[in-house]
Amino acid sequence: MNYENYMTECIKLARTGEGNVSPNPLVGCVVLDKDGNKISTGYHAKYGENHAERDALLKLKNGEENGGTLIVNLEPCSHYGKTPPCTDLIIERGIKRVVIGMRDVNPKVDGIKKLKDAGIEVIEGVLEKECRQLNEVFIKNMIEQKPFIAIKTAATLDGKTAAQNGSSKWITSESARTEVKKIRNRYDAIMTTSATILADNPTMEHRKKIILDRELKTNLEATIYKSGEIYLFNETLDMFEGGVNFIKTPVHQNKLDLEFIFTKAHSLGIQSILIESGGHLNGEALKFADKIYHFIAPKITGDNNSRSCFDYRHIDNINECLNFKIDSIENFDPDILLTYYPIQ
Ligand code: AOF
Ligand code: ZN
Repeated sequence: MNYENYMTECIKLARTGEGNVSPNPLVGCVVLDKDGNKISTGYHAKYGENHAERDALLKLKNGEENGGTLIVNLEPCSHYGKTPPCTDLIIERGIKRVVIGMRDVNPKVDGIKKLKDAGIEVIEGVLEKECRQLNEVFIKNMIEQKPFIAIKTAATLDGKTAAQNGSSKWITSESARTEVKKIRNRYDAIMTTSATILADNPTMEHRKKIILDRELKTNLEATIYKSGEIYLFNETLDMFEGGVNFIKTPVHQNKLDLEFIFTKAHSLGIQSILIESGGHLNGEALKFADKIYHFIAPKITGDNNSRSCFDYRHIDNINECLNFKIDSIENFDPDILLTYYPIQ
């Protein structure tokens, strides 16, 4: 039997939890009866609530899963966390085969052994690459105890984000901007700078917003401050006032210390950050970036003074380039989205 289609379905189900399960992983599950008919599906919908396997199995009341197969993108848990171990329920319900996308990186979990010890056949590594990508944030958090950093930029064909006057708000089309909202939802927080707020006065609708404003130049009446939890990293103030968390931050060469900001954000429970700003911060954040979403609009400024989307440093030789691996190219007519990862 080929389980790839069911694993693709698990990934799709898992994505339903985007925006609601952090810091837990995205997990989806499909259950087949002993003849291979699909009888239930489930997913992890909200942090602290039922895991995907439990969600799928609890929908079955008549024992039709007895002798059947359970497909799930992540190794079932074997520990008591916010919920009891999924392995116990899988064993109790008489499942005979478990198909897994990837092993869990959480050291508390050793579900495969527990299932095998109970005489269940375990098939591992089905669509493993896709399953790992689905949970790239969870994997980085578990292994490195650091937030996953993504950068989103939108540029012209000549790599520019703004004309000299800083006007940059509407480089891409409506369909690209709709996609940006979906991308934002995957991350615990968005991050931007005073320069972007002063130039564009964006809304950047999100649950949590990290703002870098060293000299506190932005007006707290700006649209961005009207919703979400605000973390305002700056050089002088450390206090909570008017609904804003002001966080005093070390400065090096006139710039707020990004390493400090990411560490602090992690200590505040922020597991992933989407940077949406201009070329300066994008350039500086490159060395921390885990992933880049790069929209390209079919436009040319032709102006060699307009700002580059990654504006960081001078190099003398093309060998000094940073290198990336392109993961996908998608159309958001008339624009495209390149998604790429740094090559370590
Ligand atoms: C989830 N959803 O569908 C699966 C998870 O504290 P708990 O009980 O919620 O356990 C969290 C851990 O359980 C998580 O870090 C992961 O290792 C494992 N599996 N977690 O939130 C799921 N299958
Ligand atoms: Zn579980």
